Amino acid sequence: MAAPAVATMHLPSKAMQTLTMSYISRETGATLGAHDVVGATFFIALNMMLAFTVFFALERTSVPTQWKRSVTVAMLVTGIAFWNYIYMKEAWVITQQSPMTYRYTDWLITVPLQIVEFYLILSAVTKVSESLFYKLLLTSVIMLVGGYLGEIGAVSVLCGFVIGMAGWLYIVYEIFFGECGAISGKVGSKAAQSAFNTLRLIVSVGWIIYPLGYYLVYLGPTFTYHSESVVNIVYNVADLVNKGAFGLAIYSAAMTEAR
Ligand SMILES: *C/C=C(C)/C=C/C=C(C)/C=C/C1=C(C)CCCC1(C)C
Repeated sequence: MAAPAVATMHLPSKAMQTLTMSYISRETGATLGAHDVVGATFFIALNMMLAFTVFFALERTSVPTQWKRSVTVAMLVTGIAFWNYIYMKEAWVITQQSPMTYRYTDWLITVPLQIVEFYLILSAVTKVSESLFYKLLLTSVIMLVGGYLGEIGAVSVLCGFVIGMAGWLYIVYEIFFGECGAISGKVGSKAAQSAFNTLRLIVSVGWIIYPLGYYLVYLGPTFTYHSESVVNIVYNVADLVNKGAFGLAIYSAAMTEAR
C-alpha cells in the first residue's frame, strides 16, 4: 500500500498523477479522488441524506400529533438512504461501476415506505380502506422485483422493464384516477390536500427518472462508461428530490396545519 504513494512523488505529468490517484483509491477504497465527479455526487447525496434525517428527527416533535407518524416515515426514508449511500459511495469509488445491488436494497425499503406515507396522509384526515393500502404496497414491490430480476439477468431486461413499468403505471393510475384519487378529492384539510398533491407529483414525474435510467442502461443506444456516470449522477439527484423534498413537503404541510 505504501508503494503507489512513493511512486506519486516523482510523477512527470498531471495525467499520470490522476491515474495514480485512481489507483490509490481502488487499492484503499477510502479515498475519493479529485477526478471522481460521480463519486463526489454520491458523497454529497450521502451528506444531505444525513442532514435530512437529523432535521426530521428533531422537527418531528413540533408538528401536530396527527402528522408525527408521517414525519417519522420521512425520517426513515432518508435514514435508510443515508445508510445505503455509505455503501454505494464506497462501491462506486472502488469499482467505478453502478452500485446496482445497493440501489435495490435501498429502494426495496424506501419505496414501499413512501407508499405507506400516502396512506398515512390520507388516513390522518379521512377514512381509507385497508385493501387500497395493500394493493399499492404489493404493486410497488412487484415493480422493484421486476426491475431487479431484469438487472441480475434472472429474466430478460425487457421482461423486467415491462413488469416494472406495469407496476409503476398501476400506482400512477390508482393515485390519480382510482380509489386513492377519489378519496383525496373529498379530503377537507387543505394541508393534507397539498401534501397529497406534492406526493402525487413525486410518484409520477419524480419517479419517471428511474425507469428512464434503466432504459438507457439496458435498452437504449450503446452504453459507455460516460453514460453510466450520467445515469448515476441523475439517480443521486433524483433520490435527493424524491426522498428529501418528499419529506420536506410533508413537513411543511404539517406546519401549515400547526398555525
Ligand atoms: C428513493 C428511491 C425511489 C423513489 C426509487 C424509485 C424507483 C422506481 C420508481 C423504479 C422503477 C422501475 C420501473 C418503473 C421499470 C424498470 C425497473 C425500475 C425498477 C427501475
